[in-house]
Amino acid sequence: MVSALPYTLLFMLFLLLPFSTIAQTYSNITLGSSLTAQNNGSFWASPSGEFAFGFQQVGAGGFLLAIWFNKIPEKTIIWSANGNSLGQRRSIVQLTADGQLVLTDPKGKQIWDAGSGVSYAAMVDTGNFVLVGQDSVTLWESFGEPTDTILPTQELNQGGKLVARFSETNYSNGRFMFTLQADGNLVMYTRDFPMDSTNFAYWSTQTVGSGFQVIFNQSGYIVLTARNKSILNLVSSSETSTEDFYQRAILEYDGVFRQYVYPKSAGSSSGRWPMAWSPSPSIPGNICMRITENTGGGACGFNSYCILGDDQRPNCKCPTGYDFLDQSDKMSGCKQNFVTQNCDQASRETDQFYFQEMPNTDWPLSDYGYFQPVSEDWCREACLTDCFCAVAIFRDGNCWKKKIPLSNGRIDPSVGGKALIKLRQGNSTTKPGDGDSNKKHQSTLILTGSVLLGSSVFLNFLFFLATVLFIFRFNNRKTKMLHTYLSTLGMNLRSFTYNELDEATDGFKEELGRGAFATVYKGVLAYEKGKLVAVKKFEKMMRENEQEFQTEVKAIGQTNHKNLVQLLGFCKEGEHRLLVYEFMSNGSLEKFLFGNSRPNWHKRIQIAFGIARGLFYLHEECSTQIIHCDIKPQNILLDDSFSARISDFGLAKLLKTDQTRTTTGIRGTKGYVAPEWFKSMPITVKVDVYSFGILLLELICCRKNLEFEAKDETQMILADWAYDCYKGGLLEVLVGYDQEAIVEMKRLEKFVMIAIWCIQEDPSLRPTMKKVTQMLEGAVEVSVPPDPCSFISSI
Ligand SMILES: *[C@@H]1O[C@H](CO)[C@@H](O)[C@H](O)[C@H]1NC(C)=O
Ligand SMILES: *[C@@H]1O[C@H](CO)[C@@H](O)[C@H](O)[C@H]1NC(C)=O
Ligand SMILES: *[C@@H]1O[C@H](CO)[C@@H](O)[C@H](O)[C@H]1NC(C)=O
Ligand SMILES: *[C@@H]1O[C@H](CO)[C@@H](O)[C@H](O)[C@H]1NC(C)=O
Ligand SMILES: *[C@@H]1O[C@H](CO)[C@@H](O)[C@H](O)[C@H]1NC(C)=O
Ligand SMILES: CC(=O)N[C@H]1CO[C@H](CO)[C@@H](O)[C@@H]1O
Repeated sequence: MVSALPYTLLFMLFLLLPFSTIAQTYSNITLGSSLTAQNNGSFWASPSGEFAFGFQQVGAGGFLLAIWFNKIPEKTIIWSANGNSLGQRRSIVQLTADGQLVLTDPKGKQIWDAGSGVSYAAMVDTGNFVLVGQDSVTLWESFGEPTDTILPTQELNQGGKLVARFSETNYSNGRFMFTLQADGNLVMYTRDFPMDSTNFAYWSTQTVGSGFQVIFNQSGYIVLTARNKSILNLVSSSETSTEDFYQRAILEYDGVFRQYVYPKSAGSSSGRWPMAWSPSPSIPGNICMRITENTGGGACGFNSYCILGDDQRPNCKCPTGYDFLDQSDKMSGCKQNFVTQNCDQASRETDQFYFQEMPNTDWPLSDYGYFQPVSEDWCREACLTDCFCAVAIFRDGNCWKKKIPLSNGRIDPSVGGKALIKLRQGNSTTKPGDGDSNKKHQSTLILTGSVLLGSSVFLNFLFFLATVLFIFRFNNRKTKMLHTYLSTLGMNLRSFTYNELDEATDGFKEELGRGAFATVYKGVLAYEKGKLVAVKKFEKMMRENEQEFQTEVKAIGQTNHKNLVQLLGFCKEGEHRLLVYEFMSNGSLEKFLFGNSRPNWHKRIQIAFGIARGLFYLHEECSTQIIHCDIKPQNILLDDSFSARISDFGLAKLLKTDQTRTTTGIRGTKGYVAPEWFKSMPITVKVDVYSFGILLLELICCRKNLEFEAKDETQMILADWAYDCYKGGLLEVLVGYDQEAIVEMKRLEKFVMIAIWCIQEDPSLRPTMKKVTQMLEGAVEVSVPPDPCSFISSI
């Protein structure tokens, strides 16, 4: 064992040999010396070993001739020669025999050079690399040609500049510049990337005529001085000494100038460069707000927005519906990930678009339209119907329309107002309402749960309905005949086989909801690119179910409106009766309204508009007037964009257009049912108006129509309480001090008045849905409503 020791030592020495030859701590680098780019191994270190000059491999196979901190694991680069054109492996830097420092690629092509008539070179302990000529004259030094970093003892003279690198790991010239101009002003600019010219000044010391030098001294102060050495501006300070800390100040790729310190004692253990926080964490304070340039994207790229993180660093992000142009470069900007609005049929495509709200967000300088004073609804509508409009900004009655590309995007509490991002439905990566909990699980088509007050005696008073029933009696070919029949009515409904629907729903596995006569299941239509559907399966066929089925096919099959759930097809095979609907991803209004968190006032208003428009369509715009008879939150579903869609026509009654009233047994759900149902009065469309009035109150107050557990007895019945609050001028109590609603007190009051008109006991006093729609939208004045009377007591 003992005799083996010398060999072991020899072997170890042998192992160390290649390192010591490559990494010598040269004090003087003599003419003819050279370094070859290979695996991080070749450099000339300063006498202390703290700095090194040589090749660093960056990215995939590119080599950077650089200077770096050599005693810390990060090997943080503070200077580089060829960021714009990386060298390949086996590139060579040589101090030539004739006294020039030259970087050549493996083929001998010159990439970069410095100095001439050099006697020797040296990597100095300050981090400066110098080329020295005769009589110790410094011919060239890296401190004189900084890239993006300055170090203690380094100075920036008039005309000197730092150019940010392109990204954290790409060292080519980037988008920002920090320069002490020849006029004495110290300025930060955006650059006209990829050109060298400057674009927008986002910070300056305003020292034209007096600024002379930026000095980074050994106590960690960075100051701008005048020619007479007096201090004009304290740029930054670490308040730590260079004895105990490595220090550097860098214009980073995000455009922010930051000073960093690194405890020398940490040696190879710690691995961070904490920021120095004096006098401010960084320059400029909030770059997101500082850059507002006429050309160029702003602090982040086009169509993106900038937001200051908790660490005070700017983050570039894409709005919903937009993706980064280049995933690896968050400053590259964002592109729309949906098909833009078709200008030829903009008016017809409006129902394909919706808005995502972003509070405190703006893209200054991208506007092409400005309107004031207007309401938010007006602003939304104006942008929705304009195919050029990508985003609308609404703030204090002002409305700006923004076009693509959006620039200077930012989010900041000081911005105020909100941005309305226009998105195409069903074609964006992120769904709206990300904040809503368990979105997937709320995906339901809740069916009735209705408490039927009377039996459904369906009267076939329409001739064509009688025809349908007649056809239905034929057992053979009946489906085909129904289909043919529906086609003749212009209904583009698909007839499904039972097997198809069994497959689509995976054997009726996932139940979405259950009603008196039917259960609804979630399904997927494989042949239609996995389109999601809701399949309503009727229970064993009893006579009433048959009626409900037929009513529903007929009623909804004929309709086509953006506020109605679209019937896609049906199955009528033997005993099986099924209906296939579009799937509504955001569940029922009941869940939305009475869930855990109070939905936003504006969304609630939009839903009220949607329901009103849908009912108006059913009552007055269909060829056959349809009375829904069961309007309530469970039967209003919400689509991708949280638009209201009326569903469940199981109880609907059809009226010929010249026939305005009908008499029938009670349908509908307790609490939403109009008083005339109990008085054997003729049933008209006004029963839906009544139910809508109740629903509108629920939307306004975010509470259920009947709350038997209410602390205060006077609040138990919403309709009564609402009227009391209205009379007593206590609307803020009614909405539970909902700030959003109170801010719009005029509108709130108007909506309550409309609701009170709708729930008048006398049907003839109730407005039509057309009038309701007009009143909601502000096209018609709302007069003071009378007391709706004690209608509830008659239930
Ligand atoms: C470096 O070389 C120069 C010129 O040959 C010489 O004067 C100087 O003393 C040398 N310095 C060191 C530290 O060797
Ligand atoms: C060279 O160093 C860089 C950074 O210091 C590191 O990312 C890279 O993996 C190293 N390459 C090799 C071949 O060791
Ligand atoms: C760095 O970014 C520039 C500008 O986009 C690009 O041209 C260059 O190829 C990038 N370099 C590397 C090594 O990725
Ligand atoms: C130094 O120069 C600055 C600016 O030119 C001037 O304001 C200041 O008074 C001068 N200070 C002295 C001591 O001369
Ligand atoms: C660095 O500058 C600061 C601020 O002017 C000064 O207080 C400090 O003494 C200076 N330190 C050195 C080593 O010059
Ligand atoms: C998110 C998403 O699916 N976007 C798609 C919208 O439609 C266009 C054109 O069909 C596609 O290119 C997008 O990828």
